[in-house]
Order: sequence, then C-alpha cells, then structure tokens
Amino acid sequence: MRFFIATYLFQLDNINSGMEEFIDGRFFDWVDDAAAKIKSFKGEDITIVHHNDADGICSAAILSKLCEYLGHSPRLICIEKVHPAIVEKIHEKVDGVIIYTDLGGLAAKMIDEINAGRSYVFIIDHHPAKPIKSDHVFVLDPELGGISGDVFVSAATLNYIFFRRITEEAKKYAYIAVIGAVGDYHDRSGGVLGFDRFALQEAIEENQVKVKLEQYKERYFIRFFNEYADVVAKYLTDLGACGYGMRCYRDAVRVLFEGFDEETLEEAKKLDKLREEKFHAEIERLKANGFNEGDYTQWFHVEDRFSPLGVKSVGEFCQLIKDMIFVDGKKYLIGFQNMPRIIPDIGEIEWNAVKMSGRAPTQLERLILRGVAPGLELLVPEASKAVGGFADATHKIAAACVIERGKEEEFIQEFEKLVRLELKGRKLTE
Ligand SMILES: [Mn+2]
Repeated sequence: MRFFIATYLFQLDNINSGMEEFIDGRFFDWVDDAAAKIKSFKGEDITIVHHNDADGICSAAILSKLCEYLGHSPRLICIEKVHPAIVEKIHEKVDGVIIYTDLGGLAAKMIDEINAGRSYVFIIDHHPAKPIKSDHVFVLDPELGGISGDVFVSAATLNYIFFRRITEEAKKYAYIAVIGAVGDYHDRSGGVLGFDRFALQEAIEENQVKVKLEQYKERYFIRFFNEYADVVAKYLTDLGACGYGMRCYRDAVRVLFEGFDEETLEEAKKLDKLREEKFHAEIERLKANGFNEGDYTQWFHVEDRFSPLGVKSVGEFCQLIKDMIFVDGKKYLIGFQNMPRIIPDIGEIEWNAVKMSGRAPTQLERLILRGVAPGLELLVPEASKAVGGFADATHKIAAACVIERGKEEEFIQEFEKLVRLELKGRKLTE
C-alpha cells in the first residue's frame, strides 16, 4: 500500500511538470485555453449551473471561489438533470458567462443550439462528452482526451485543476476536491487515483487532509470538518439530492466554507431518515410485487412515491438494491421516477418528464468491465435517443437519462434490442 501511494505522489507532485509527462499534454492546453478565456471576461455576469450531488456541490463551491478570485460574484443554479426545457429557461433568464459543471458533457450541441450565440458557455464535466466546434460553447472534459472521468477525475477535481492552473490560491480548497471525488465513489478501488490523487496530495501538503488506512481502503479525514470525506459527502448529497425541492443545496455549498451548524446537520440527518423510510417501503413493495422483467433488464417505476426527494433518489435506490437477494445479478437494473414540474432556481417547466436510472449489479458489472456485456454508457444514450430523451450522466455501470412520461416501456424495448444486438443473441453468462 505504501508503495502504491508513493508511486502516485511521485508522478503527481508537480502540476506544472510531473502531470504533463504522463498524460496527454493536450489536456492542459485545453485547461489553459479555458482559463485564458474566463480571465478575459471582465464585468460580465457569471452563472454556475451545477449538479445537486456531493461532487456537483463541491464543483460549484470551487468554481464560485474561482469566480470571486477573478472579481465576479457568480449566481448559482442547481439542477438535477440537463434537459432542453431547462436549458431554454436558463438561457432565457441569464446573459454573460454560463458555466455548466458536473453535467452537460453530452449536451454541448443542444446547449449551443439553444444558446444561439447569446452567452459564453463553459462545460466543465467529467462524464463522457462529445466534442463541439463552437465560438460560444467550450467543453473541458478529460474524456475528450482519453482520460476516464469515471476513474481518475471528479468534476470537483477538474474544477480544482482549472482553478489551480490560474492561481496557487486554489490550494486552500483542495479538501473540497477530495470530498467531491469521494462523493462520486472515486475511492472505490481502495483510494482515489490519477488527478483525484493529485488533489488529495495537495490537500495533504496543505495539512487539510489525513489519510487513514482501514482494512482494504483509504479514508480521508478532513480537518476542517473534523470528519471523514465519505461522511461529509453523504451529508452533502442528503442536502442536495434529498433536500433538492427545499433548496438545501444552498446550505450544502455554504457548509463547505463555513462548516456544519447544528441546524444544517439536523436537516441533513432528517433528510437521510426520510430517504431511508421511503427506500425501505419501496424495497418491501418490490419484494412483494417483483420487477417488470425483460430478457436482459429488470425494471420498476416509483412514480411520485419518493417525493419530495429529488430524482437522484431513484439512482441511489438502484445503487442500494443492485446486489440484494431479490435482484437478478445478471440483468441490468432500471428504475424510473417522475420529474417534478417545478425547478427551484428556475421556476415551472412545461413538461411531463421521467428520470431513468440504470445500474449494473456486481455480477453484470464484471461482464461489462471485461467487455463481455455492453456498458450503460453505450446503451442508455442510444435507447434514450430512440425515444426522444436526453442522456447526460453516463458511466459504464451507472447511467441516467430523462424521457417523456409514457415512453418507459418503449425505452425498455429499445434497451433490450440494443443489448441483443451487442450480444448477437448470446446469453449473459460468465
Ligand atoms: Mn460527478
């Protein structure tokens, strides 16, 4: 373990030389290009549109400090999903510079079309992205340089590197990048890797974080919170995701600089309990009624039963149950949840939308990672496109999209068709 850490520290010890040697140098050209652009916007309004999970909240926190450093006071808009109806509302309301973070990588083209040259848009994301040629929309995403954003860099870390490339000031906030990375489970292989490790290393040097080895895993103790990163990340997600409808994400961004006050901590715990109750009830329901079954999928619809929790809940729920005894380990697990019509920071959206979350149980995950079964990063965007939906956050073993209500079964059929095509009739066996 020691050797493992030392190797990484050696490689990542200097952002200005060490890192460039072992990754595609173009990545830093992009960072520098984006940094130069953002620095050149004087006196413009800046709006940060961010995701509502721990990584998205940490991203918003780091970016807002960067904006402050550049002399702007940014406006924050927290959204659960990227969708044309939401993007339209945002671009109708605000001008100047709009930064999307921890989401939007795949939506650059759609955003560019809706934006129609009005604002300068940065998309700082670590999910799979499509490159775009535009004078107004710029995508900063390690996936475009062949670096996995799922494994080596969280959105919070990416924003940290962006900030860090502009000024050493950024180092003050290295601990926030660590929380974001852990929030996205980038420590799942035993510790954070790659760029996330670089941020961790800086946080250690700044005396913000201590690494503790616990059995087969590292845990990162955040001095500022007097608490471990995984625990802090969980509170942030409680506030941002469970408390989305109540705008608790505002508190979540605030606590990253001010710490938890009793009231906010209580709120987070209360939301956590509410989620636990809702999830428990849903597990009982699924155990009693079972899933809807396809050849390769098992799916369910929670309708509005998780309300007032945000629509991230259905993804968390899938994550929670994916390896439970009543779930088939070889089938893709898919959950649907109705999207509310009110987006707190934006207002009412004219839509009938459903959030889809897909997860791979561990058994299937192994097949996907070995390339035996197709990953969700391929299946979900394709199936959602086929029914006119929008995929934004897609990884190999976890992905989400938004489709129109009533198109759920059609989505499943498309999904099944795609798996069948990929497997060419083979069964999923190890
Ligand atoms: Mn993320």
